[in-house]
Amino acid sequence: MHINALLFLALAGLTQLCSGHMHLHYPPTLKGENNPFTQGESDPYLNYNYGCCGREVPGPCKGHLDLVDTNEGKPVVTWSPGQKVNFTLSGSSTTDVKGGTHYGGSCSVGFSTDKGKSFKVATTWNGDCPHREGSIDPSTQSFDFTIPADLPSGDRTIFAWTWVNREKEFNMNCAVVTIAGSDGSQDPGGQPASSSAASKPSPTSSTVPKQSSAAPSQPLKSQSPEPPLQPTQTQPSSAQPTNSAQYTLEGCTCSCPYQTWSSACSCFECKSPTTKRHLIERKVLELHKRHVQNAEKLNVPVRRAEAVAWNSRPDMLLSIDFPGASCHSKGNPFELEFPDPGPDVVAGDGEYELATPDCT
Ligand SMILES: *[C@@H]1O[C@H](CO)[C@@H](O)[C@H](O)[C@H]1NC(C)=O
Ligand SMILES: [Cu+2]
Repeated sequence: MHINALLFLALAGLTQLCSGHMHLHYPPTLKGENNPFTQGESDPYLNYNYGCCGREVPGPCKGHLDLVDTNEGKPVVTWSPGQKVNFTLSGSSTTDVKGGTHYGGSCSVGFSTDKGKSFKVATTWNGDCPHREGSIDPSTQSFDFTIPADLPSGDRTIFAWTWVNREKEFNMNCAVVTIAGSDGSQDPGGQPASSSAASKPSPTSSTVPKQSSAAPSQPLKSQSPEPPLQPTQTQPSSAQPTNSAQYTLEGCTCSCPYQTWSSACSCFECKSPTTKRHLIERKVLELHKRHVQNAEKLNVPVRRAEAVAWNSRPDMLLSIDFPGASCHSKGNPFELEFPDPGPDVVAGDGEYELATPDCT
């Protein structure tokens, strides 16, 4: 009796290790319950980690790649290169294996532009994915990332999400998306030129950030309706991509990244200690946005250059932590450190030490 009780507890503990998982909720996955193009029954096993619960290990995208070119594979969202977007995760379940966040893990998202033959990494989260503080409710599990600015356009591009948790469970779900336009403008050719474009500064002063550092003595007048857009300095490089522009405003030197121009600039070396730096940072961001938009209109190639070209990004790690996989993560108490995370990495919260997997 005593032994049986212990055995029972041990088994209960074991099953709890695999008591449930998460799946991609938004954008809606192939065969997802919330995908408007799903026909017939949705896949009740989207939550399951690969090899879970006596099920055969499916191919990429939970085995649903055959739907990509069918009516069930119609794109569920249109995203633009360079756009800041998000995905969400859910632990909702229609089986008796209930969902669970497993208090984190590591995630990676990427795209296939060849119908699932290859997947390249867009952004990697080393730890704290799903969010530890969140629940199985997708409203608590939203992750921002930026579509690589040079991701090719496509009607049926496959967005993929992968997850490896400390229980060494691997899951992968996919959604079909359309990649079109650039950063908000679906069709740059079809847009009427904005009237303000004519009053913008001349191309020579507005398009190419100057390489010289001789200009930082000229504060830009923020009161003028159209302040001259004058990035004064960029990273000194010729072959290297240009990843930030520098501006001088009200005695501060400010740096704005091209790739994430919509989020923030940082100012430093402000001449007066009483300068309200955060206000200047906001003004500079407006300048920077206009600079980037101008460059866009004039088709200047330097804007938001990617540190790594799309074609040179690493392949997503898809063979891990299932029977027959070529890699195995170290598991508890470590969280996976993706060995080839690509250029866009979100650092975790450090609650668990990171470890790379063992691969054969
Ligand atoms: C995620 O993106 C959707 C669609 O663009 C947007 O409506 C939503 O506000 C975003 N969520 C968060 C948390 O940023
Ligand atoms: Cu699980």
